[in-house]
Amino acid sequence: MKPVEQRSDLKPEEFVEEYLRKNKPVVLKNAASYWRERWTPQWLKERFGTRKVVVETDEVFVHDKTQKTIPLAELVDIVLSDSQEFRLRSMSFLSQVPELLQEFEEHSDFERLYLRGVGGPKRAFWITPNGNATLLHHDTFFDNLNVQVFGRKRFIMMPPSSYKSLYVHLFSESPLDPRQVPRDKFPRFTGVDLAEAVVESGDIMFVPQFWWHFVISEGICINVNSWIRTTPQAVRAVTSQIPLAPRYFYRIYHKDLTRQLISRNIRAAHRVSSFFGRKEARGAAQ
Ligand SMILES: O=C(O)CCC(=O)C(=O)O
Repeated sequence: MKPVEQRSDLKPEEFVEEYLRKNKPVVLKNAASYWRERWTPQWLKERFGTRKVVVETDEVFVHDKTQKTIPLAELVDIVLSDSQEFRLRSMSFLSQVPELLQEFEEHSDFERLYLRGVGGPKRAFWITPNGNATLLHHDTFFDNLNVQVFGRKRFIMMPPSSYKSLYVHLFSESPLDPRQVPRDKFPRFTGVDLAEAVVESGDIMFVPQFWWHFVISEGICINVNSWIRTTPQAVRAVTSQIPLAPRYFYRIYHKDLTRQLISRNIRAAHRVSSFFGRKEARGAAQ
């Protein structure tokens, strides 16, 4: 596996030219040094332990998970006990805890410096247990800056052009675990350019739109990531590398009105499709 480039002190202009415009991943070493171990599991438990969080389990596909609501303190105790039962991936947690949102906003200059897309950022807050694996997927129209606040994560990445080799499920998810792909079950998985990055506390991982990523937590991790929607020009440039049918789906879907229309039904479609996809994913895991 090739290493993803790592850069320290990267100037925003160079980031935009060399990585954002070229749709190329990079680890921004120490670019979020303020965030290094700023929030720890124990600290979150002490300050906000009674807040309710929606945790996920039984991951097969991103859009097909079992959810449960528990107090944050319970989640922290579970992950500290080395259980992989639950993970938190919340789009709303920072806004539920205004103190955290305010602190994040005050110290997120990197968003303004590095991400120049369409619209403001959408953010997610993550607590993942040691050994957690987030399955292979891409973030479609979003460029993503993922800040490692606590712990260490390994990103296994594949370029958008790998589409044909990944047994894609409903356009943006794949059942493959790139650490070990059974060739007899997935013979099309050949010649894929794999790249790997290890991100440590205080670093930022740049995941460009359409890049496939499979993410392993090496220890308990806390992350905040910011997604910015990219421009139609960038979508056109990147989708030219993928097959015709998904290419036109993505281009149509990127247009706002069509997007809203499709979005209403996309979750239902995911559920139906996951019902069939589960069998393939489970079969592969056995
Ligand atoms: O941190 C993880 O486990 C997954 C991160 C991810 O998929 C993302 O930032 O889009």
